[in-house]
Amino acid sequence: LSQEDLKKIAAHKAVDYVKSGMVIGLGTGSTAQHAVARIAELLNQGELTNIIGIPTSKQTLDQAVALGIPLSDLDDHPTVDVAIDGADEVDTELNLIKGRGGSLLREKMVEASAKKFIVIVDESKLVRGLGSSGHALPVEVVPFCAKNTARKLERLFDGCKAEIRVCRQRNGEPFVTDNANYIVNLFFEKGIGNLEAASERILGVEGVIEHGMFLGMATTVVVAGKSGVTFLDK
Ligand code: DER
Repeated sequence: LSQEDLKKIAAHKAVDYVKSGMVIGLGTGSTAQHAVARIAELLNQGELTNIIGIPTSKQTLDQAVALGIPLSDLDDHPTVDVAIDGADEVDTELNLIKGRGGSLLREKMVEASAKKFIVIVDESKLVRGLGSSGHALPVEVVPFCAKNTARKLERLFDGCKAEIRVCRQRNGEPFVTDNANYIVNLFFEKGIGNLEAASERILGVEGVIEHGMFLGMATTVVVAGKSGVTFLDK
């Protein structure tokens, strides 16, 4: 089974939580897009009816529109029944790092409004501690003086490097989120330490909007591995 097969398996298992009449948070990324496609498939087969999707990115909105999923937003549907989304890292407490697709702000807004947040991953995303795999912790910041904000973030943690995410396609220009902000990627040589304390320190920096740690938010993590699917519940 390829990694893509595993993503699809996890996504289809998560869609089992979706019942007719529900408001569904539609996640972003290569795993979540399988869940969006599966929901559309069941709607077209008549297996699911009266579903309203709340997309977490322009990319997911475009996919859902193309597939004919009825859409709305949190203004009209402040409570989401089930949100389904991928993650970059999942620790043993089901805390997540998300946002490598650049959609962390809208994802966190939608997923914080969900009664159930089902995370879908292949087994490669499971880590012992967030931020210790050498991958980035994304932080959404306003573009105004973003270099200064990145420097302030870097100084919060021992062994931390901060880089403004750039767009390869646009010869090194800063990546711009759906909300017209920048992303600062934080890299931790010595780990993040206490996650709650790190969250508060990051959010305390003026110019920071949100970060990609989703702490205590996941209800269930569906893990697709070579030996089968595991459901991790909080
Ligand atoms: O950017 C995001 O938050 C995505 O959900 C990411 O965390 C998972 O993306 P993937 O399913 O493509 O690995």
